[in-house]
Amino acid sequence: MNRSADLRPHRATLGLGGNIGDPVDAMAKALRELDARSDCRVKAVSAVYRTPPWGMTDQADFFNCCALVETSLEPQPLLELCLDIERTMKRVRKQRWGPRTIDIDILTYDEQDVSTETLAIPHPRITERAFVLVPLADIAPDLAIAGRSVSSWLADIDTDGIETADASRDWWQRTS
Ligand code: PH2
Ligand code: MG
Ligand code: MG
Repeated sequence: MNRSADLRPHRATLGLGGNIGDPVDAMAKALRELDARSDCRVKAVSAVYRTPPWGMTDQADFFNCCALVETSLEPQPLLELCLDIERTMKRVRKQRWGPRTIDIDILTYDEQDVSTETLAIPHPRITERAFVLVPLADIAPDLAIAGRSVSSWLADIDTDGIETADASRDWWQRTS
């Protein structure tokens, strides 16, 4: 198979994060697993950021990144794939917004709005979360969410406490 071929026809952005174990290694493995499939191609990955916990604040800092993926999968199968990868990485999650080994969320899918019992795209509250907008701005600053660009949303929110953990853009391809 020609690994350099463009898949198209859909472009999705994913948000990855975790704060148990070695989250950067878990995110790298998840991205490599996605990229190794014939129906997904990882086109760009943000830097890695260390981010203060949002929602439930009494837990360890998270590591977060975002990825731009081309895929032939529709939103629901893409979600199932993300959940499958979380499961194979033995995701541990004790409570909503609580500590987890890895979380893979679909942030956007083309310019579509999707709302089913199991899936909401764009991902709810993206526009309020610096831990999503900061990495998303690395890979898709002009992407429109709810009528405004990612960089425009980002300019309006507080990014205090977010630090770059790995500024390289190929960190996920290094195997450990
Ligand atoms: N994920 C959550 C809840 N809180 N906080 C940060 N900083 N990063 C996350 O990925 C995160 C969070 C639920 O998915
Ligand atoms: Mg999440
Ligand atoms: Mg999730």
